[in-house]
Amino acid sequence: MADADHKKLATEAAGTTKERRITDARVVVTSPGRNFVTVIIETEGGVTGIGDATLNGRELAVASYLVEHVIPALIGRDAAQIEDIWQYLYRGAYWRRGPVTMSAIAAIDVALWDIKAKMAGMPLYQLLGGRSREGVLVYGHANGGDIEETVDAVGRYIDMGYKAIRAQSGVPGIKDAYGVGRGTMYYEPADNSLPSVTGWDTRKALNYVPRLFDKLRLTYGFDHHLLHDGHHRYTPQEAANLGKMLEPYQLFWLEDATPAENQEVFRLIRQHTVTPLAVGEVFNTIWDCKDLIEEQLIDYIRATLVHAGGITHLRRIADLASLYQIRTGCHGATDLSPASMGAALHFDTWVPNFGIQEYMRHSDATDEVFPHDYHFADGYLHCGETPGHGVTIDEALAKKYPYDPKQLPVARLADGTMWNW
Ligand code: GCO
Ligand code: MG
Repeated sequence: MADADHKKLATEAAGTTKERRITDARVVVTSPGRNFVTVIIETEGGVTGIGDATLNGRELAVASYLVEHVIPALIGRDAAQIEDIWQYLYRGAYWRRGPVTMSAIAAIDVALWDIKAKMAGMPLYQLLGGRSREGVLVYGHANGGDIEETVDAVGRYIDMGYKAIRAQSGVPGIKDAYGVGRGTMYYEPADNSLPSVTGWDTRKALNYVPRLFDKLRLTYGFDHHLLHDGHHRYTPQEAANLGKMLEPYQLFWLEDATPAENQEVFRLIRQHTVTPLAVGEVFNTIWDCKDLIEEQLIDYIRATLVHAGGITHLRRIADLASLYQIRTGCHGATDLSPASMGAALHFDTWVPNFGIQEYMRHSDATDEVFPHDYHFADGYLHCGETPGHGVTIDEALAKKYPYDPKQLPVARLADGTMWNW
């Protein structure tokens, strides 16, 4: 059967409805402080939906994938057939997986869920199965040039009401150690049109990081959740060592202690430490975390809507994780747009095995381009009750912030060897 016939049959079977026909889809690239790629889908009935397609430092690859290869095949389809469209884009590409493909699919998927929820007149979490919790526990990013500054920064987050805080510090002798922001609230590592070069030294970090957490627990006690991101820097053995040294400080998690392309290396870390482990912000499908989950090598899965195929795919990952009591801890850095955050909060409000949500605040300019109805109160984010995912885009304002090429840094060891940033 020709695809056009399939479209027609499926539409007739569903009893539709011209209203649900996709009439237009477009991509907006805007840079209100940092770059965001947004998909907007329109239907014949006038309902529109938006989805985030931002892949930090590689934005135009996804924009072009959408414009050249995805959008032309969407026009005329029934916007209600989210699953079929997902399968069509995933299987239909032949070249499965990968961050560019999966971010493009995710953006379409989230925009379609936005449309479906608007058409149903419901906030998105209701379509997923309803509310499982009152609010979404979030963690903020505290950082400083040294231990003292980071301890002060954590205190500021505690004063703002945060119950969970990620702590990163500069390390003496390491040039631009990962995670140290330039301002107090907004962190943007993609700072240059060509990657800037930062340094790394595992010995120095292993000497310093445990002292940071020692000072934090001495200063603030054990009431707050503390988190730390290894940002793929350690070997499995070094990661095990760090996890062990951090045990007295009872972290909520140690994140990305070592790169996870080879999932089995986590067996070694697991054998040596009970510090909870979180992995997955760079994953894009269930296949990236299948072994980590099935072998219970991690405690939190950090895959996100925007990079892991949208709601349709992320809920499959969450369901697999739930079999092993592994909980979600979705990536939520500022390079994910408010459209990602809004949709993630609906997902988090529903998902039974929710753990925590990362929350880095967007700049005022970003918030103005993406009006939204979620809000922070007392350490939790709350999604709104507006039908859909509650985030829109002001396209006129977006035009005032043209694309501004920026890439993530790279890291090198003291002798010049390339390392993992
Ligand atoms: C985090 C992340 C981010 C990434 C960024 C890359 O845990 O928040 O590691 O800060 O570095 O999303 O674009
Ligand atoms: Mg991280």
